[in-house]
Amino acid sequence: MKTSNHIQSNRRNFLGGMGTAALALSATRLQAAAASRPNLLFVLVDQWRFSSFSHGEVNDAKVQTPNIDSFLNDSLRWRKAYSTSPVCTPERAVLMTGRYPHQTGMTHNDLMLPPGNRCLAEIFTEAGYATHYIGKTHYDGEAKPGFIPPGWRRRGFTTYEGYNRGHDYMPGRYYDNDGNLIEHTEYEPAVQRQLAEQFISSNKARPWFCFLSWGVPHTPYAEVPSQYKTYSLAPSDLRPNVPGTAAPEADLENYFAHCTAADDNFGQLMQFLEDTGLRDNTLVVFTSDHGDMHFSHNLEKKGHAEEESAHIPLFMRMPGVIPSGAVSDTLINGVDMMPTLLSLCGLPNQKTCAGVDKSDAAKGLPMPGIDSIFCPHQDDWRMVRSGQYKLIVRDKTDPMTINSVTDLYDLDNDPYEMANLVADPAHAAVKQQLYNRLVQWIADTDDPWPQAAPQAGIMYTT
Ligand SMILES: [Ca+2]
Repeated sequence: MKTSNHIQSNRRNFLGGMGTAALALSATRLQAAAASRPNLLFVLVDQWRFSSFSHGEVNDAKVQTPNIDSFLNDSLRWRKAYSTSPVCTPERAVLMTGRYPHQTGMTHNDLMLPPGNRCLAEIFTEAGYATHYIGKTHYDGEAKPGFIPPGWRRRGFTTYEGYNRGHDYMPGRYYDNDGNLIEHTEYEPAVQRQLAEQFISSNKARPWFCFLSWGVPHTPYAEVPSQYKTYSLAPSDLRPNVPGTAAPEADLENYFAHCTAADDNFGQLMQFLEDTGLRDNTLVVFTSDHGDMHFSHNLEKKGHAEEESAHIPLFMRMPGVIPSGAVSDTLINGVDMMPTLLSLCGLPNQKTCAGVDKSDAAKGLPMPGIDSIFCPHQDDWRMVRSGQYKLIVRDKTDPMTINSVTDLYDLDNDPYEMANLVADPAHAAVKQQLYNRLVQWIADTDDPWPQAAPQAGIMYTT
């Protein structure tokens, strides 16, 4: 079947959903919101690490992302953005709720976010926005692909074109708003870009929030259109922390091809905003749920505290509010996203959010009170980033002591984490300071570390 036919039929479906949603909201409220609110386009990619862009710093050799380079001329780039817990389900639940995984029970993959968690899209929908989710969710249990029915499992999004989990790019599939499985042969990010453009076109008269969740550049690395398979890497192109025994070149070439293909589609989406006159009233956010090791430190994929897994891209554009071509050194992680986005869109912060509103930093203002961020990952490790340092505890000694600390890195002087300073007497004071901060984070967020946090279930039927 042709993609265009699917999209056409799908468009009718979600327009129907829109009409139902609109009836539930008062006309006055909608008009007030439409007059004053910016739109929000949130582009979430999967497993795209901080360094796999052609702008900036500690870049991977040869990767090309020209459209994002251009986008950054008008945007703010966060230099110190981290995944709160770098695997799919925990981080996606963090983005939806502004809460740490141990606070929601969403500590591991394929769990279902329990009912009753206050979610980002609920606030936008209540404020009169058209809210729409496209692509992979992965916070709705084990179902694969997994239709998410209308109701509480939509997490506040009024309409939806996606699936719970899986990575199939060519061919691919998704459920439309009514639960029909739509199959396509076109590259998935291109299909989803067109769905986003149709949703936006249909809602130009009111404020809208589109959450566009792309599955790439996550595996399958090779499932990428051939015109992007132009990379040829040699061992000398690898990061210096990749051991000589590893041979990630072939996977990395295809990973970069996904990055360039997604960059191409992102560029088209930005051109669409320009052409439709929506650019100046839209907050655009681009980020990833976590990175990909590609054999740095001889590790694979994600779930690791190392930079290639935990350090993520985060870009924001909001003309007249966020300074163009700016860089922020304020530390930020996934739990901060919900309060920060709400604030930038003029919506109220929620008491349930454990994260911090960092909209001042987004606006180019200093935030001297932000001394650190806390990244708790399953019952594997706890990490604190502060200033130029990263401290990690991987040993679950109970009670935890300063001797539990396993890693200390000076990222300004050692961006590839080649020199562990944990036993260096010259850094004993820094280690103590960051350890104290970690202990405070654990107490402040009711983290049961070194005990395992209770896990959410895989299904709720409320
Ligand atoms: Ca992921």
